[in-house]
Amino acid sequence: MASEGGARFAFEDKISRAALVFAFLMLAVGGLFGITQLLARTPYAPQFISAKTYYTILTGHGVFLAIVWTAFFIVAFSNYVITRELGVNLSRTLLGFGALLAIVGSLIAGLAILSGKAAVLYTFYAPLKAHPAFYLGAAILIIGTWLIGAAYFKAYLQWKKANPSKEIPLGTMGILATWIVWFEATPPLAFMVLKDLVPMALWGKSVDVLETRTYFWYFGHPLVYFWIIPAVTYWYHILPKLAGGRVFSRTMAKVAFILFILASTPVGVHHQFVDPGISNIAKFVHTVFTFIVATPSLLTAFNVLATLEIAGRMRGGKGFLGWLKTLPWREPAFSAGVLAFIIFGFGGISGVVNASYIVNYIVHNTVWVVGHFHLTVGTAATLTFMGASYLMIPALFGRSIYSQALARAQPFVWFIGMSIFSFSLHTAGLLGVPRRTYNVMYAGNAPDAWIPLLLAAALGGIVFASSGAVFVFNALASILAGPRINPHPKPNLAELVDDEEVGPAGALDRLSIWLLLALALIVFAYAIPFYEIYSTGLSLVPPVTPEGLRLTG
Ligand code: HAS
Ligand code: CU
Repeated sequence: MASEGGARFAFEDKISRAALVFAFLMLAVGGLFGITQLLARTPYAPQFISAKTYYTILTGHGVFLAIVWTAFFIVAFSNYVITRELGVNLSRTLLGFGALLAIVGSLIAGLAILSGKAAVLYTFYAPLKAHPAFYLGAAILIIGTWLIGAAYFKAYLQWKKANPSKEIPLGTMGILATWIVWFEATPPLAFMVLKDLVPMALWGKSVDVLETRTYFWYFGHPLVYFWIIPAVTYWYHILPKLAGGRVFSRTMAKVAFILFILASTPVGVHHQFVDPGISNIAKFVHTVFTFIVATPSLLTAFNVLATLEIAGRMRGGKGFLGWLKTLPWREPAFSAGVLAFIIFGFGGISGVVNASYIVNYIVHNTVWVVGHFHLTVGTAATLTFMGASYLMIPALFGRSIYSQALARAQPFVWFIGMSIFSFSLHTAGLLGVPRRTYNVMYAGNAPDAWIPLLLAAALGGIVFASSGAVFVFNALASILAGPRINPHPKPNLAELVDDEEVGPAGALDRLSIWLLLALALIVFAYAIPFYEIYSTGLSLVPPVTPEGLRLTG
């Protein structure tokens, strides 16, 4: 029986509280940048920022939200699930020192961005050069996350030694899958940052664009599963219990986690379909793996939908869709999770379109992709994390949510605003509206058809950004001034996390075997592009800075 474990996990909870507050602050700053850049590039809006500022805040938006907000929330969520479900403490050295490095690294890179000396976007494609502090901060952040991830595996191995014949509890399986993908994805990125980007920033080393891009996307796609697997874990493990049910199939859930481990990484070239220098064979292999890695999400679609229907019928729902009505939509931890899950359906569809080699030529580098990732990391992950926060704040801070009314409305406002924003951008992308562009009016020559879509996107953006602002206000107000609660009210996260159905260990619990198979698939999928890159020889180019590009405006 999981314990609330306040005293027992005091150190871990302290780290979780710090991680959660840091995550909320990053969400606030990154979100502010998002609405600023959106309005700056909306037709008829006053040009109130310069091009240089646009690219600086676009970099901040991507890094503070896609990297820092997500990572620090995932650390707090991982801490809680591992300690309460396994009943094992985390290594103070690994967790404490790792968290310190991660925060210091984020601050160093963040200050480089805010100083205007790292307008390289969150993908930091070379040879665009940022201040050395940006790369140094990134490297320190990654090393910090490795120590934190090691703490989870150490705790799991300790639990496994004491429970050799037990299966891995479901929540823990999701957290371990999350961090296995992180460990699969990050070493080559760290290698490339230290081998090329730090020397480029420090003494102007020339680099090969294709080589550094390939290393980045080796990391860049599995990064998305580092984001989505914790959300899927919440959908499998917490959501059903909020509705009074349980996950439809544990086995299917574990198969999904294994497929994420196997196929998250050998797919990165699907971000490089238009890159010359990588053969169609390599692109085809990565396309096949991309469709394989879509499978666990499709399994999730079925498993979670069946779970919701069972719970809805257990609550008295009748008829074809009557079970929907009886679900606990007034509970924000539930409504945020389910609305995120529904939107992920659409984000997944546009992801599969992205992965279609020929169609990718139409959507690549358009705002279609921006629409895609605001449905995926921007909502499937982020809105789920917001829903989980409504449970984690009472559990970790001993305070209830400051305004239940705001919490109840916030997920629905986000869902409506994001739907308007993202569908407008998907459509605008098909009409060729470019992404990462300071001004899309082209001195009045932009096609008329773009205008209404970009105005609708601005409207949607204002709506979901206001929902985000309400979330941050309510979260911080709860932490600072929420009514103290003792004992924890229902729903109580410690009870929800507990996995009462742990059975005997099976093949799906043999993580080391699945990890070896994953590494073999990665070697197979990446041997081709890297052989092509290194066998044809590198074409080195000197670094450039945004100033060196003489941005206008
Ligand atoms: Fe992606 C670009 C392909 C998933 C994030 N993606 C990006 C970028 C980001 C991102 C940030 O192939 C931009 C990077 C940049 O800056 O350039 N993506 C995919 C595919 C999937 C996918 C095939 N992406 C994600 C997830 C993300 C994410 C998850 C973050 C969390 N993506 C691409 C490609 C590009 C790309 C190319 C490059 C484009 C370019 O050219 O630049 C798959 O994993 C998706 C599988 C998911 C499904 C959906 C399953 C459905 C579910 C719910 C169903 C709901 C129902 C409704 C049934 C197949 C789970 C229920 C109804 C009720 C009423 C209850
Ligand atoms: Cu991808």
